Amino acid sequence: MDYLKTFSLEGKVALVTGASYGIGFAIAKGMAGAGATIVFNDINQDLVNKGLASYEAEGIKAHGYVCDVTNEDAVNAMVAQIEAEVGVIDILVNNAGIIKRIPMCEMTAAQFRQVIDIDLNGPFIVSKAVIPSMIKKGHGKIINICSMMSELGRETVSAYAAAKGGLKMLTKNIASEYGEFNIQCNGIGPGYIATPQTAPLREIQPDGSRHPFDQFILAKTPAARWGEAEDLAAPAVFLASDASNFVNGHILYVDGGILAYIGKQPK
Ligand code: NAP
Ligand code: GCO
Repeated sequence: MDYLKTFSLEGKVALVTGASYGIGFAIAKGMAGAGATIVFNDINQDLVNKGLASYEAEGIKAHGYVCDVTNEDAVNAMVAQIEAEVGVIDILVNNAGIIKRIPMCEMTAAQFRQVIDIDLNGPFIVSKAVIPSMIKKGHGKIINICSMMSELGRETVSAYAAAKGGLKMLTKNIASEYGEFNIQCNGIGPGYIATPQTAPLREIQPDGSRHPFDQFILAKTPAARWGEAEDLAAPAVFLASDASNFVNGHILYVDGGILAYIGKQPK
């Protein structure tokens, strides 16, 4: 058996949501490198155009669509358009997401709902839109971008942790409900990754020192570094490929070991 070939995504169409930049872009780039045709969406045309230019700069002819993952009608229309213009979606990466860092008792219900809507309802809506065609085609891969907060809490991220904890269980439920149709649904749980979303946690302080949270994460991570978005690409290719056809309902933590480690003892 040519085991290397089992990691190939040749001939596959991959939709990565919210993938103009950041983790989604890095995962899409990795999947393109494994042979997939890349389709992505983002929240507005400017971001889609920015994404198309970034993919082109990498030699990737991507297909970009404006779509808010919380809008079910828009998602269904986008999936129909993708199927007509590009092909049936073989691989879905539910990557689009936001975070609001607000102490729970200061957070409004509307703010809480917005995070749940994008980070949990969005993956439900997009998965529901692509599964029927995956069933017809006889295979499919769904990868949900979970988080350390699928397992752990911390101050100010109540909505995000609730959403990502729910996304872990949605992953397991899709795996349970659609495994018999040769659809595998797994999650990737990134550790702390250096992207625009975590930029506020890494800001250099006025005295030139590292942000206290930055120092905290370095002490909590055995790899003693923040992750790069590129660290997630190959694990995503694995979960998108035939190499993982008997992996289902699993959350693959790509976190430098943070979940395994009590943290470096302060000097
Ligand atoms: P990011 O830099 O903020 O990128 C998120 C992308 O999703 C942006 O392009 C964003 O567009 C888009 N988006 C937001 N709301 C959307 C909506 N309603 N419909 C469509 N697209 C939408 O985030 P990231 O750091 O790359 O994170 C990507 C995913 O990984 C998220 O699910 C995040 O929770 C998760 N994650 C991140 C880390 C980390 O340390 N960075 C760790 C674990 C998990 P806008 O620019 O308009 O917001
Ligand atoms: C935070 C960070 C984290 C990361 C990621 C960790 O404020 O704690 O944003 O939530 O985004 O989810 O896995």
